[in-house]
Amino acid sequence: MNRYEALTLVEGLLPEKRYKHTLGVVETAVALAKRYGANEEYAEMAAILHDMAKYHNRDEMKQLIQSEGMDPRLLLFHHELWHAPVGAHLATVLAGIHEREILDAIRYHTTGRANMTLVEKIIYVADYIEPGRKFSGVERVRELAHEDLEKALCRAVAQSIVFLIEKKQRIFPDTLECYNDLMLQKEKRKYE
Ligand code: DGI
Ligand code: FE
Ligand code: FE
Repeated sequence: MNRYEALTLVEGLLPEKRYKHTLGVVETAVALAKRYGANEEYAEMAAILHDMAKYHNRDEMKQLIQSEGMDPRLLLFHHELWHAPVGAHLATVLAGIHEREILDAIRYHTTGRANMTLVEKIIYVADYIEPGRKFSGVERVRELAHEDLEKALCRAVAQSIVFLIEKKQRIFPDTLECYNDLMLQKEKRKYE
């Protein structure tokens, strides 16, 4: 599926506001891919499809998590987390995407994880800072994203965890592992 077909598919699955958000993520992800030397086509396709399951039926998502062998812990956490791994599944089924880098960027765009690839980092940060995002703290991450993707990612992940704690939400293990891994990499760089 080319970018136009993918955009048309996603436009049909999402309400206008979410589709606009998607276009913002696409623009931002392509710019970051250029800036940091990632595969632009992969970043663009992952951005187009990243939220494709956002409005998928909740019971169907639950079934897919079970039948497709996705992480069973997902079902013990907030259903907001489900659209990312289910989106990766739908990207294959509905859009014919088989490239692992694209699928993983979709799969981990909400939680992050340890040892993220460059494309995964780009999608996480682009989702956080696309032009439609207005929450407090977003401006600082936008600035950092121009200079240092790693720093922008650290800041975005840390702010997300603080946000979840303030809402008294449980934090998914992948989110914590992502944070711990980023801090470990940072410590290692300090002693290089
Ligand atoms: O789909 P978007 O709105 O563009 O953004 P997203 O995929 O990052 O989803 C954000 C939602 O997911 C937001 O409401 C916070 C929630 N979330 C992210 N990580 C965790 C989480 N919720 C819980 N309970 N635990 C997490 O670790
Ligand atoms: Fe999302
Ligand atoms: Fe998104």
